[in-house]
Amino acid sequence: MEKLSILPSVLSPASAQADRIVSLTSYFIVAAAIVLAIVIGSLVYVVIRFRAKPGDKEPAQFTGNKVIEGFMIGVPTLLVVVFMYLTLDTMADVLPPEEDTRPDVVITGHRYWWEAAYPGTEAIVANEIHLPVGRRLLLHINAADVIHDWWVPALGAKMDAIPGRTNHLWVTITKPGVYDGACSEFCGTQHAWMRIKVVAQSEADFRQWVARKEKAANPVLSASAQAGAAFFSRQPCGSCHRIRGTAANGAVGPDLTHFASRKTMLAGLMENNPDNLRQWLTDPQHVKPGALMPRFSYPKDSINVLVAYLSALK
Ligand code: HEC
Ligand SMILES: [Cu+2]
Repeated sequence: MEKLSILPSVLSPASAQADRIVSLTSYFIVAAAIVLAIVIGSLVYVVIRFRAKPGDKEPAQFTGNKVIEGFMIGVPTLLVVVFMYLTLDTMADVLPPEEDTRPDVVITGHRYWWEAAYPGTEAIVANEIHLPVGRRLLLHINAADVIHDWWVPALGAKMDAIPGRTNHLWVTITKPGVYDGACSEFCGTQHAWMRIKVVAQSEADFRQWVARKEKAANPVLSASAQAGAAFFSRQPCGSCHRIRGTAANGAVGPDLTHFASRKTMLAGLMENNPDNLRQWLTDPQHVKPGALMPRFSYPKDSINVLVAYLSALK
């Protein structure tokens, strides 16, 4: 059930929190538009009504006008009070308290990809993050290396991901769909290719998905995929990548347990298909310059068996 990706827009909210932020913003815009209309309208009126006419003398001079002064002080004060109330009211709903309640999802920003873990389950995924619709979720936002910033515009506020600190975010998704986001704090050469894809689905679909992600990799492997698995285990791949059910247990790069079930690879850079994977394994620095995976210079045959293995990890 692949849905069309929804373009990131703060103006098409898909969560209760994003809804509140959009309403608050629209109150501000409407109030600002009314003030602008009054100011420009008065200016135009004064320029036309009191423009110089032939034979005019200098008009009478006077100071002080209680009505106008009261208006000029009263209206801005009222606006500040009203908007302060609306802002605090929105913040109370949008920002979670900084206490350590158990999160539904722990998001960690890495150079240059996102990890999502689901506490209470074994599921760990990268870049394509599934969330259930209709339930208030608490996200913990962390960083493994430098400061990143989680932002999925349709789902509400941006949140910095800071090493050594946990930030919190509430998300109550209201509509199923696929929502794009991106790292929003410059974090290095491939900052622009640190995309997020949130797949929002029904509670039942979500539970099924988690159950699949929890399972260790146990695919039926073709002969070349078996050769690939053996090659993988002899190479340093496993010191950076985890494949549950095998000895590979690294946490520097994305968990590859269900690599082949991702639609895209390298945090949204390209479609996940054998050709792109072959290119990546042949020369990572050509495909995503600055990414933290070295070039190994393997012979073509070894790359091919690796591709066969990784493509079987559904
Ligand atoms: C020094 C650590 C390191 C080693 C060793 C390493 N990788 Fe990676 N790998 C990474 C990092 C970091 C990324 C994420 C790159 C990015 O998206 O910016 C990555 C990404 C990948 C991806 C894409 C994952 C995705 O979902 O986008 C695959 C596949 C992959 N590596 C396979 C391998 C294989 C096979 C080996 C062994 C030949 C290997 N890696 C060795 C660090 C490493
Ligand atoms: Cu980043």
